[in-house]
Order: sequence, then C-alpha cells, then structure tokens
Amino acid sequence: MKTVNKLISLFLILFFLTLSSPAQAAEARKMLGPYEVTIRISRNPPIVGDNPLEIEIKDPGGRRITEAQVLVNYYMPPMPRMAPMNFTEPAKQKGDRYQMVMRLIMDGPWVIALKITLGGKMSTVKFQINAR
Ligand SMILES: [Cu+2]
Repeated sequence: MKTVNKLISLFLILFFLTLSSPAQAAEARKMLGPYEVTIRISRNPPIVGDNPLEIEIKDPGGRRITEAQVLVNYYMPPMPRMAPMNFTEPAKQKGDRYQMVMRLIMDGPWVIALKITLGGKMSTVKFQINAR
C-alpha cells in the first residue's frame, strides 16, 4: 500500500502543479467526448470536511451546457482495513453551472467521478484530488 500511496502522491503533486490559479479554487479540466468539463473546488487544497464543488460543461463552441444532469460520485480508492467510503449526490444547477458540497471524511486520495447525462446518454469523467 505504501508504494501505491507514493505513486498516488506523485500523481497528485503533478495534478496540483497543473492547477490554474494557485491561491484560489482548485481547478481541473477534462474532455468528455466533445465536451469540456471543468471542476472547481473552493477549498485549495481540499480538506477533510465540506468542500464546495462547482462543475462547468462547455460544448465545442464554448457554450455552457445547462440541460445536463450531473451526479457526483466521490470515493476513496479501496484501502486495506478501511471501510468503503463512497458517496453519490446530484449536483444542482445554478445559473449555467452545477454545484454541490463534497463531505470528505478522511485525508488522502479521493476520486471524483462525474456521471453526466446529456440527451438521455450518461457518460463518466473522473478527477483525482487529495484531501489534507
Ligand atoms: Cu482511506
């Protein structure tokens, strides 16, 4: 588990180095088919406790998609002797973004799997964060 943790830590360091605005929200961006999905966590770094999460989905033309349904599944990768920590909650649409609050109950690596339904089709995009 230690080696895995080291690898995960290295990955997370690289992840945080790519964050766009250092003193502000943690931000990450990924493509989901033709859509660009951005997550913003107002806690930077994310903490054990409540972490407001904002999601933005843009089409190839840069228009923000407002008709999606966004389910946020966040979990710790399974660890030995650790009870499963896996939570799912819908994000609420607010203006042209989607919001919810993740309650991270342990420090370490977490995966945020966004299940985005658009036009009746659900796709998943995953992000990794590290709670301090
Ligand atoms: Cu854990």
